[in-house]
Amino acid sequence: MITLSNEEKVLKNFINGEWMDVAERENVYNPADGKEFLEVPNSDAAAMDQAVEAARIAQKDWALVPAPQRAEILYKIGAIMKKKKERLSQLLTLENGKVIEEARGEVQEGIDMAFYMAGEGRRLFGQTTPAELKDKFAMSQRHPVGVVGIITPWNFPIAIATWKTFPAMVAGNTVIWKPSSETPMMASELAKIFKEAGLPKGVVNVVYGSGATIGQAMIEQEAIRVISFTGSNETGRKVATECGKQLKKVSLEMGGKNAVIVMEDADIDLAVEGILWSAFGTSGQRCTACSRVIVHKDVREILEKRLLEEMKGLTIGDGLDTKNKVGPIINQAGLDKILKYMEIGKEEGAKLLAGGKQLTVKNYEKGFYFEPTLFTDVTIDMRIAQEEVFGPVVSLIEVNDFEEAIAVNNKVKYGLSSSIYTQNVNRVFKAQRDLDTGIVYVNAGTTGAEIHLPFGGTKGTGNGHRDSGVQALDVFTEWKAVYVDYSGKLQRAQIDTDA
Ligand code: TXE
Repeated sequence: MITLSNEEKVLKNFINGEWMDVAERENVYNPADGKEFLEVPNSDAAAMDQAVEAARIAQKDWALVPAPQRAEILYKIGAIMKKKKERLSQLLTLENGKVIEEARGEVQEGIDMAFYMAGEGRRLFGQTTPAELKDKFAMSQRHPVGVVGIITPWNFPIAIATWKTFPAMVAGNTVIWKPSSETPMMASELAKIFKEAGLPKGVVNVVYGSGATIGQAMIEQEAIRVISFTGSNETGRKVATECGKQLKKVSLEMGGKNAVIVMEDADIDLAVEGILWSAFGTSGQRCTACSRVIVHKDVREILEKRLLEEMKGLTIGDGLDTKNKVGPIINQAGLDKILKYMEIGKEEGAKLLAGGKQLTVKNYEKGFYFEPTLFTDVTIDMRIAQEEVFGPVVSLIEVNDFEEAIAVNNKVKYGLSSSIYTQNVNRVFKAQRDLDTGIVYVNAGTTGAEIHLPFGGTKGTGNGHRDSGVQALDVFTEWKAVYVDYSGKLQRAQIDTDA
């Protein structure tokens, strides 16, 4: 198992390619044992000023580096991440709690994103198009927006950061990144990798601090033209309001209330596997986690029975121990929130079939553990069927037919991910058309996004932008339309078109 030196336990901001200490720090806790294991800067707005100045200066040169050469650095970053995959994965489990197998998967997602976006360095396609006048040429091009701000949460501290940082960099922007102080290690490790790969100073800057101080200071910076945020709906609204005041472009990803639909013709064993993985993986702390199961009345009984059987086999504990399938919750506040929903669910009349309690794991008494939980007899209007619990908690809702299943799926304020288990091809095509979410899975759970597809959702999940995929480039580029008239005379669009 990995051990950290005393020096490694005190994190610093990364500004203009240098490690910068600050006057104030706060402690970071390992969710598996509840013990302090790191110190992270609690920066003030002056650190943000410094970072923005560095990024502003660096951007002028970085934008002039040909994109394929910017991409070469990204290839190096990907290669170093690959070499350090096991170290990164273990550190990720230490700070976030997710089980090591999942941590490895998340780090791999970052590596994939590096190579994928490096490939974009040789594309960054615009369009050429006929002009409506003779001897005239028309094209559209992508240009960097300048300095961009990235705000990331604790649940995917490396994957989400790479979805945002890598497209921004390859497109010629420079970046200020405010990671969540719950999970600061990945930002520090990535900054080391950027340095090792030869990324010019100031291209990516990491500033740690609270959302209220550093997040707000970032948004207020005039030089930052785009904010890309992932986190809670409540914070996302604040960020969007602040950005709106300044006419600043903002991309938001704010979670979901994702459902697996199980129809009467489904392969039940397959559905059970998918539900377990989507609902209890990362202890339910994924924005795509399955937190509702919408089940056809004919298979409800068997599905409940099979789920209960399989839930018994989920071992819970420290994520670094490979026998464990479910790790801890991120912190006490996360636990308290889940506990609050247990009371709400019971008061609303839902039936608790399994779980529902905080767990004490031997030798990890101060860790934040919660039992995988299943509520049944849930109706769509209940709060546990509507609100993001962000824990290993599933609500089962019975429906009479396919149409009702789709309607129940869509009757929430979020729209991130949905899934349907059925063998009927007609239903498959109707479902992918009618499910009102940005991501749809057929005969698979609600999680498992691949980096070359757009990630994001409808309604309360986002504001129309997407992370990852080629679509992420739209967040970090401005489109420019260029007309070249080689006729040697004045030609007026829409007027001289008959000539
Ligand atoms: O999220 P926040 P937190 C949900 C989940 C969780 C709850 C709280 O339900 O239990 O949110 O988690 C920064 N201006 N999700 O507190 O507060 C903050 O420092 C600018 C779901 O971690 O939204 C962090 O870097 N920035 C979600 C980031 O925003 C601000 C993933 C997210 O913090 C800010 C995470 C401000 N005023 C949490 N206030 C998902 N669905 O994936 C905070 N921040």
